[in-house]
Amino acid sequence: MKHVVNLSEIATVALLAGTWLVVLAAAAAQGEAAEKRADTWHADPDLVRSLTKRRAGTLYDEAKVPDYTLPDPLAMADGTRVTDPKQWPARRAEILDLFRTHVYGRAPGRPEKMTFEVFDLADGALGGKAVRRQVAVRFTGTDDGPRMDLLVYLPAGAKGPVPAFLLLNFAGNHTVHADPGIRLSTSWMRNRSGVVDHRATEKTRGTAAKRFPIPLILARGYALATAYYGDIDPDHHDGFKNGVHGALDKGERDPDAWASIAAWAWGLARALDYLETDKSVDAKRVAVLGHSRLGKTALWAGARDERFAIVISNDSGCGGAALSRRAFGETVERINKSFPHWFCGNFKKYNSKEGDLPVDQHMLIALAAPRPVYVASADRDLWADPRGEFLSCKAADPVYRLLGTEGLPTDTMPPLDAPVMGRIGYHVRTGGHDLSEYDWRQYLDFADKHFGRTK
Ligand code: GTR
Repeated sequence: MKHVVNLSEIATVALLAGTWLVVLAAAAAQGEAAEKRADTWHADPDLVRSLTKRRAGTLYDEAKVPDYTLPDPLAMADGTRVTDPKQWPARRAEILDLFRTHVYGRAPGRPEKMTFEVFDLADGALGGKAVRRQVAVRFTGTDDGPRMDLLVYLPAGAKGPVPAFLLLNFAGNHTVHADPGIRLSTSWMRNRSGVVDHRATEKTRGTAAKRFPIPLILARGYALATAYYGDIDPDHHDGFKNGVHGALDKGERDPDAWASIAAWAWGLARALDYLETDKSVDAKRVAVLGHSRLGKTALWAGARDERFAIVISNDSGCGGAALSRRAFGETVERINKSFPHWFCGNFKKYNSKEGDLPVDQHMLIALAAPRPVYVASADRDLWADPRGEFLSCKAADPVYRLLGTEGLPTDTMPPLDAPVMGRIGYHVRTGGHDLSEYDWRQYLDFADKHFGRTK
């Protein structure tokens, strides 16, 4: 709570002291406080100038954002409007179908033959602080089909099932911690330092640890579950032959067939299938989280699968939390050209025609309602359009309110490093495109708040 200076009290004191100077000083302090309250985030003009120069054709200037009208998340296809929470499930189903048809594509259900094999169980991991489990998820139940390795760290000595954060990683489970017990990934991955001929080497062990503050997560009483996204579908365009598409698709691909983001989101649901069988985890309190393309994935995973108790998007940008119609930073056309395998065939119709989309990304956030959802942006990450991410949360707010919950507890974009946490949470933090410890601390606080836990 901000301290509000009571002018009449001060005036009395001042009069008693025989001077008005104190009153004037107090009035000035109050003016400053009001200004601070009205403060909001603005992109650094120098950054806007330099990015505009560097990336010709990309919009970074707020003043040039086109006029747009967002589709109303509460307007039913038959022209009526949802006014009663009881009508929301029907509208939710319509929106979900629109995202399946036009954006991410349709995924299959849980494969009947899927198996889970716990191939590692270590009680005294991380210097005795953790219990480590590794699970091979065989989507088709066979060794020749795709296999996802799920790595789970649980806080040692937990009394009863613990809540968990579930997220995919970019470069293999062995990168999230230097722990030598983590199985080195053998899956295809992009060549980079320490990756030879598209396979990881020991050199990459622990290299993503900064994005996975496991000791902190465990100390706060949460489990961490993670899998390499390439185990589900390798992130390159091969015409959907490899990964789960190749294993599960039958016949021709339709323009609304699932693409890679849908496959990764589907993989998160399969990870949750496993967690539901693990007695150490409280599967009713699993927060799904993701950074960047995997932030888009987390939002879609949380939208399609209501078993996820909290949904968190970190710097997800275009096709994630950012409004497509603003065409700020990365656009629909740009993302479809750079990553033709991320979205379904139909999404290409909206290149430079965002206004024709029957949805915008605020409706993706609304699909999480009434569950808690958190969207985080970064100050230097204008490619992901921080303001567009905030406005998306704001436009999802009416759905949360209709459902009788607090939505986003602010009308104006908060200033830098000043998180707001209602049922919808939002922050824009100092720094660039990354998943930082600062971000994690907010997610832990947000989960504590909604799971009714104290630090
Ligand atoms: C960028 C892409 C973004 C974001 C990012 C990432 O190249 O334009 O949409 O997904 O990659 O995933 O790191």
